[in-house]
Amino acid sequence: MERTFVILKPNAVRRGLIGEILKRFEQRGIKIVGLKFLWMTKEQCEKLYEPHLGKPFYNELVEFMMGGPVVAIVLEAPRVIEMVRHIVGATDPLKAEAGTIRGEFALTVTKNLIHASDSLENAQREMSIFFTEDEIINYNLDIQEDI
Ligand code: IDP
Repeated sequence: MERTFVILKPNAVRRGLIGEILKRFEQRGIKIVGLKFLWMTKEQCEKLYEPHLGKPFYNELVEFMMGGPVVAIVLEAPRVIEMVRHIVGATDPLKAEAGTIRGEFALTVTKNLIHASDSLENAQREMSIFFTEDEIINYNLDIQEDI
C-alpha cells in the first residue's frame, strides 16, 4: 500500500473548496490516513519547496503558501501517488484536463489550489515535514473489499 502527501493551498481554503476536493479522493476509494488544518511556518514552507529554491517563482510561491491556513493530508491506496496526480491535473491549470481539480477550479500556476507529491521519495520527505509516524491513522474503510 502506497502513501502520498497533499496540501490544500490557502486559496482552496479561502474559496471553501476543502469539502469539494476531499470528496474527490473519498469517492475514488482513497483512504485519508492523516489530516491537519494549519498555518505553515516559514521553516515548513522552505522545507517543502526546497527543490524549487532559486527558481524565479520561488519567493512568490512561499509568500502565497504562508498567506493563510492550509490543509495537510496523507492519503493511502495502491498506486496513490500517480492516481492523485491524475485527479489533481497538470501544474498549469491551462493544461489541466477538464474533470481534474485544477482543470475545473484553478486559473493560475502559483494559485493552482493543491499540492500533491510526485514520487515515493518526495512523498516520504514531504509528509515527514508535517506528520510524525504516530499521527498517521491505521484503520479500514468499509468499502475496502469493493474497490
Ligand atoms: P506540482 O505542484 O504540479 O508538483 P511543481 O513543478 O512541483 O508542480 O511546482 C510546485 C509549485 O510551484 C506549483 O504547484 C506551482 O504553484 C508553482 N510553480 C511551478 N512552476 C511555476 C511557474 O512556472 N510559475 C509560477 N509558479 C510555478
